[in-house]
Amino acid sequence: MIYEGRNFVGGVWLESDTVPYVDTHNPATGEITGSIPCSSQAEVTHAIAAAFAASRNWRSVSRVQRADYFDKLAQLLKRDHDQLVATIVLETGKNPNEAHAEVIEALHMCQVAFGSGRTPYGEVIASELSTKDAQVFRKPKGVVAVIAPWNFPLAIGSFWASAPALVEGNTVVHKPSELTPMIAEQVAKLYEEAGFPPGVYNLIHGDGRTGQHLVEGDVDCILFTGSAEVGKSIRQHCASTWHKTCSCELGSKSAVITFEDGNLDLALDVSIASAFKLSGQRCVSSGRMLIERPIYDRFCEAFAARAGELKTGDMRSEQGCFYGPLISPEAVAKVEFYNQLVRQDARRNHDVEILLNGGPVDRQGNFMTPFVYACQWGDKKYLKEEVFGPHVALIPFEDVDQAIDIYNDTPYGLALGVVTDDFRKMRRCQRECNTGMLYLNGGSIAAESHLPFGGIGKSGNGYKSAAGTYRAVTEEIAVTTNYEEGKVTWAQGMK
Ligand code: TXE
Repeated sequence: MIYEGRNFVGGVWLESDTVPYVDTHNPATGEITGSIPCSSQAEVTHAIAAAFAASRNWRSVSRVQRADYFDKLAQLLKRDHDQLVATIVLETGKNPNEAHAEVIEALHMCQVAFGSGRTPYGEVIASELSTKDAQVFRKPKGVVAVIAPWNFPLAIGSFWASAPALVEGNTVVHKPSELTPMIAEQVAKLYEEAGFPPGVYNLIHGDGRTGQHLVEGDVDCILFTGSAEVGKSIRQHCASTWHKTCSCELGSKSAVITFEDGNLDLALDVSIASAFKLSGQRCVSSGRMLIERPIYDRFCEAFAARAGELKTGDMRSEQGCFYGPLISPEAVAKVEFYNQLVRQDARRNHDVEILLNGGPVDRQGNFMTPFVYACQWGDKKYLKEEVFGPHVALIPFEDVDQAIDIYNDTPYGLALGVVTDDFRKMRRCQRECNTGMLYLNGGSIAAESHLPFGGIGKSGNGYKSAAGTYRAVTEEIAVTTNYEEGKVTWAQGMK
């Protein structure tokens, strides 16, 4: 049965017959799997109005009771686990094990949201005056727009962003990626089954234009995960308003730093995973491996050998594949553009040596084999820009100072893995690398939902996602109460 996307607004599933539809595809075969409406400005306005209409009642529900809905939702995620995994694999080409991990990530966010209803949402602080009390508490911002990417189509939009927003008393309009609408719709049905009141959680399909209508609509906060360019345009729009804020979770040029004293097998395991899981299409994927000079040749040989053994294929029908297709033909073209830049340099100078000359696979679907090269660090597009595919640079460094300088020499700052047993080098990396997430004796991937997730610079704008989202979707209110009868004593000795 061909899938046809429907919006979920104000608790009602809506056909959209006035707008163009775009096809959705299976990235492993190129086959059309369905289509979704590119919802119009009028339909976006209708969804925002439904969220606004529901917000007064929703914020009057106790925080504990709002959070209790996520216990029900968690049970539904467990019930439908396998179905959700299958849909993620179909829509993204993801390895079933990675799709399983994503459903668990969403479940954990549900559990964090459920638990957070019974945890403090502010603090009591002493006033300077004994006749006064002071407290700080968080209030919901209002209507939250969630604009989500394709690569974690279940965890990010429907849970990492929406769950904290809803627990805090906001209402949500969620626009999933046009590349992965089915899983978002499957989850909207679970929100409906969990009994969230109509209009609290709304789903609206569409592409970038629909996303733009949502950003420019009458919303109070935007939670965005996607490309840096779009993130920048959203930040610029918010800056042109007095009240809108946004949390932008963007791309990266993450890396794994391996020191001479580090365990080489561990370094290779975490480096291969950080480079090639989800075909290098995670925001935290490592396109750079920084290796201390004495072990550089050994690392390069072993890394290239392991990468050369990785099988790519259709995860729904082929066994033993490590990663699947890229998300679209456009994504393949983008990666091949960067591969070609390296080939051109390799022909011109000896600073670049191609170890695995991978690229597009001559078969149906968006498949690419690993492209791995050894090179000195330098001011190159392919070293400083996010490639978002199976494209990895192996770069030597002489000492910890140089490792830190190389890591910091891009506009991004999202994730970093460091392999060493030297606690002093770990501490230098922890304190001096410009990154939002650091994994010591680990790779640059595999975040946990109960930790803040996010980066700095071109990777994010300071608001964290996952457990860090609570701050992004609330206003902090400071309250001071005077208990004197008929008079007030001012702080700071003011008369
Ligand atoms: O992101 P887009 P895409 C990076 C990665 C990738 C690039 C493009 O570098 O190659 O982004 O990927 C909606 N106003 N990451 O195409 O285009 C769009 O419909 C409002 C890293 O997936 O930014 C989708 O729902 N919304 C990132 C969402 O934004 C707009 C994960 C993301 O689409 C819009 C994904 C607009 N003008 C991509 N244009 C990560 N952090 O992992 C598009 N959208």
